[in-house]
Amino acid sequence: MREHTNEPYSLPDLPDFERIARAHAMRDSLKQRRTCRYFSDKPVSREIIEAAIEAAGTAPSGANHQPWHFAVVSSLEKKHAIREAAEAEERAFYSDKASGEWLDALTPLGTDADKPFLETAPWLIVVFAQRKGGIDDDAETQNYYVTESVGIACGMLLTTLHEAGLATLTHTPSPMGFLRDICDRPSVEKPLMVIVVGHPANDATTPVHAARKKALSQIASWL
Ligand code: IYR
Repeated sequence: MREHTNEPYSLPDLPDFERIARAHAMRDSLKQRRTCRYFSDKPVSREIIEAAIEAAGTAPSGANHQPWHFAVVSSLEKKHAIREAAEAEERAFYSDKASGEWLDALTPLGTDADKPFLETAPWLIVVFAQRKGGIDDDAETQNYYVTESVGIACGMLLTTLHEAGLATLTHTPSPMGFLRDICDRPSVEKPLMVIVVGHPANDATTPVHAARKKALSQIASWL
């Protein structure tokens, strides 16, 4: 027979004003987050990265299979290899693969094929989505809602790193199969994104376009 057990669950009984204040505080903090493309080489303690990955690892996931792997890269050799391979893909993307419409959409962000931050920033977290593995990581058990689950985990990772006072960048070279080879990951895993982590360079800037967020009335409907 298929069985399950439950355990008690509760949350602190806060007054409503406290809940509202916390929600506002978190919103206001996240409003300060920007995708940063100019990093300094100032070190970041590994403890912060470990805690942020543990935070990401609490994300809800399909059947609680936790279908993610975070390959944490800090060695100069690996960062160099990732930069070289990513820039090769990006050059192909910007020079002929991307449609005119896509390039137009990227113009206000000012991105191009040069990715020096992949070497400058102290940490690259390469996020892999596991098609199979289950909770015991057996590489065989089917996983479910993999992209959704790993996407949520990435959001929690970015949120934790921002709250820790660090700059982040989600980088998605395409195609990114090379990340599997460089990080020595199995074929059941699909690289999803590289999360670049560090301190902003002293002269860092961010595109004005990126600060333009949709209003609540545009992104929500109340039924
Ligand atoms: N992956 C490329 C292109 C790129 C695509 C989108 I959509 C962006 O929002 C930003 C960049 C790059 O990293 O430059």
